[in-house]
Amino acid sequence: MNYPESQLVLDEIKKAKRILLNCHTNPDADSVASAFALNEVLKVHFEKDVTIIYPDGLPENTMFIKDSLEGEVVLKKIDFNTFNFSEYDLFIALDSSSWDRVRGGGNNEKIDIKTIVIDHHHTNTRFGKINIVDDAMSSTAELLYFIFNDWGINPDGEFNYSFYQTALLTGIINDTECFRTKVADSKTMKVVSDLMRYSSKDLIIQNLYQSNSVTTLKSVSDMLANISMDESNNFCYTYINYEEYVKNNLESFAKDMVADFFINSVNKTDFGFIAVEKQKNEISVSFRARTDFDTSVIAMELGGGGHKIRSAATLRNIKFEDALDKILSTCRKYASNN
Ligand SMILES: [Mn+2]
Repeated sequence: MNYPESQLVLDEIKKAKRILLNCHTNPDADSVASAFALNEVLKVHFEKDVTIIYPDGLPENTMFIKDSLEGEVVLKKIDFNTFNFSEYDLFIALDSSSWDRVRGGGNNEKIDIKTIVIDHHHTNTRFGKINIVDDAMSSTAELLYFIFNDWGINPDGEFNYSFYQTALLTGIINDTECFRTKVADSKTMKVVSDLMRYSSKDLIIQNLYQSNSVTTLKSVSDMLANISMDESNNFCYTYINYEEYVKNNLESFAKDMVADFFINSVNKTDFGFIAVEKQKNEISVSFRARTDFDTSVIAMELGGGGHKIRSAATLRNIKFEDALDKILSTCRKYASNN
């Protein structure tokens, strides 16, 4: 057994008839891929009625995963305030460090349904009845790989089943930023090597990183237009306010590209951030570390969370200039301590 709680989770799954899985707010490929992989196992192996729910739209570049699956995927964009949870027996929250990440909109209010939490975020608040949280995992997808093994589900096991593997590998590739981050250690690479027997790494990379539109790249360019360097504190940053966001018709997906590929790529920096005001007076900021610097302490002080190397926060009901000042002063507070 990799995790003692795996059996408890399995017992709850076996008891349940109708199960909800989630993709978190502003979903990334690990969130979507983890939900698809678990959906597949619950549907095909355990023959459960499963629905994947989420508060925001899903990234288009993850939809290719569906072609690798055998089981049907039921996707439902819901309003958490009006959705009838009483029709379901179990809710499995994936890749979400708190209820706020599950529901979005800064709402941390719990919902009356038996909840299991499966996550790899360092800042997880353990809001479930059962929680499997392991921040040594590169991704929720990697964590699911070990949980599936605890359940006896792997291509070499009795079940002899591999259709969930493309989904798991997609989550790992996304959260390791294509194997570049430290969290992609030898343990992760062993998992990757195993998953590659039944899934195509090249297909995943093409879909995640080589299927951009020119419009996306133009958005990236606009988002990088304000890039600046704080040389005395060893970080760089860029930002887009609401007026620029609307005027240039920017794609929110481009923010992830800027975060994953640009703000952590500047020489002589420990970290970088991008702050975007997609809605008036609501600023989301993503941090990425280039060194061992812990960005999650900054994100947490701003009301968010995440990992040392990747973290995020959303500042609400605050003017853009004030939000940027607050982010910069929090960065300087922790940067000068390092
Ligand atoms: Mn993740």
